[in-house]
Amino acid sequence: MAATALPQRSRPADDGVTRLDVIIVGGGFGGMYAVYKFNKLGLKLQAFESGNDVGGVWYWNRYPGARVDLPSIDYSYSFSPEIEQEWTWSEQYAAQPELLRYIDFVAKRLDLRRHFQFNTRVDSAVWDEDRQLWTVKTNRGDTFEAPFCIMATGPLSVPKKPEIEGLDRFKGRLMYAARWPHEPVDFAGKRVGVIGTGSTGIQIVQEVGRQAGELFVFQRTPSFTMPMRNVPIEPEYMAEVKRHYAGIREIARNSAIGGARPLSTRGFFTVTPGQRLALLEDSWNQGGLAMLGTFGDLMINEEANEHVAEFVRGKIGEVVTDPSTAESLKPRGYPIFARRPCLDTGYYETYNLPNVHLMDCLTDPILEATEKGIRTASGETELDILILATGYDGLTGALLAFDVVGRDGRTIQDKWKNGPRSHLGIMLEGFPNLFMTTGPNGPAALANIIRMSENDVDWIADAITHLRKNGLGSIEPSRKIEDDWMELVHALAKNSLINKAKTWWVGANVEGKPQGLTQFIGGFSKYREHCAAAAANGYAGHQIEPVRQAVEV
Ligand code: NA7
Repeated sequence: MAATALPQRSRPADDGVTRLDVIIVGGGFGGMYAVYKFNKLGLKLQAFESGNDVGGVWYWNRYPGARVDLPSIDYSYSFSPEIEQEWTWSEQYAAQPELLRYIDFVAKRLDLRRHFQFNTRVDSAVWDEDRQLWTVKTNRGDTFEAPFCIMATGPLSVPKKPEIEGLDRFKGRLMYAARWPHEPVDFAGKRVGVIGTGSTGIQIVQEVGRQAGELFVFQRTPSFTMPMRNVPIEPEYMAEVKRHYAGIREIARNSAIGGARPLSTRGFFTVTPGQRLALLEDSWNQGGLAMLGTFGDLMINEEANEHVAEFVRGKIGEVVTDPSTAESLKPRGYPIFARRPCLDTGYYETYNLPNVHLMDCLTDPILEATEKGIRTASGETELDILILATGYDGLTGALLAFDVVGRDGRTIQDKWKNGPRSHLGIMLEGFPNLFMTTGPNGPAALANIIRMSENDVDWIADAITHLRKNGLGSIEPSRKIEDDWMELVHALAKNSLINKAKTWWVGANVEGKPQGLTQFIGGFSKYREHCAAAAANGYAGHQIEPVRQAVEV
């Protein structure tokens, strides 16, 4: 399955501009697959990545304990039977180093790296209406032109600016989970602070708590976390999976989450309290996100949701020996699963270690960072190392970080000033031939990002092929189909309990960001149906223009 021998490194023409068919921004799972796909179609392409290598989130997030919270056999490419057969996972939930080895394996196997410019940031992308081209400038001062531009910039690639005063004063070592160094960090005997208890903070705490001299966990909002119950993948099981990958993928593609995890349609109050408890205990013992699949109405029935939340709070109380710490760790005031549920390995047990201290910032808020550490209302905690696990400017942060200018000089900042809007999370009215993978109005945060990336890249490839076959120059959604899509997204989101938590899912974690759930929550399989329908009948509903003038590539 060697990739077709195309193109040599793209070179600028005499005017200093490099002309291409497709420009791809981003080297995570979406960007890598886009490079493979468009190269296979014989398109001349160039991809850009600000990191030094491919891998996206897994390139940057090298913090101790970083691990995927979907089963590895689901969280992997499905487009290549050869890769499926040649790669063997060692654990049910792969750790970051193994994920990076997988990414490296794929990049080598498909010879993808030669298409990337690494350490290169795209500064601007501007649509040239007359020539039907995107002009892209990079921070190296180079200019590229192509009719098609793919933003595979990822939903979680821009770390949120922490609003804590005085961080620059801190004389110890300040570390960002999302920009972790490549060398090992020695925590032995050190006083370490962690701010943030989302998925990232939880993974760090359970790992660093066992290594540090003292660990201080600054928790504002506690998360609900459930046991991952990670296990090694035995060779016999991996062999079975390899024999059955096709069926496993089919199930994933036709599921709400883009994965093989079972979901129930059972209503919470349709079974007796004893039966409910048995189902919850069973899902707790199974581990992973099994609990999400126990009942079908957990995200719409508040009372049912509260029963499940209380079940998990009970589990916290059983594990954590200090009653006051246990109480502080119990999430309250928002529905379970309205914030990304976390999976842990001994997270709550970590608080029983004598060197691990929970700093409850709801009762004792952080005031500022100081030269020596963190000052809360009750006093100063001196630290050698401070780790920020404070999250991301999710879904829209990456695209809003540079200048994207569409038809009539309209910027993406202007288009999204009241929140992101697009058609399918893939295309934007007013921005012809600009495509996003895992964009902000699709199911990005709620489904398997690799299944989604494959779906989106395939959709984009079909659209580009349609234009090229039919001598067409540009495509964009009409205002009407974009409005219809956004109406559907909002109508579905309206009744979901997801809106009741302050999270990156709803933009509440970043000051000044438009608030509200702009994700498609109708499920991945339904999303795929919408994508297929949008492509039907020659992309009816889209504004499609003929080629205005031939541009030589
Ligand atoms: P999250 O889930 O956004 O978590 C960030 C955490 O950082 C959260 O507990 C925040 O508390 C906390 N935070 C952020 N700013 C502050 C300040 N200023 N003071 C105290 N605490 C703060 O990001 P993650 O990286 O953990 O996970 C992101 C996704 O990666 C996750 O959803 C999975 O999809 C994988 P807050 O909730 O704001 O009170």
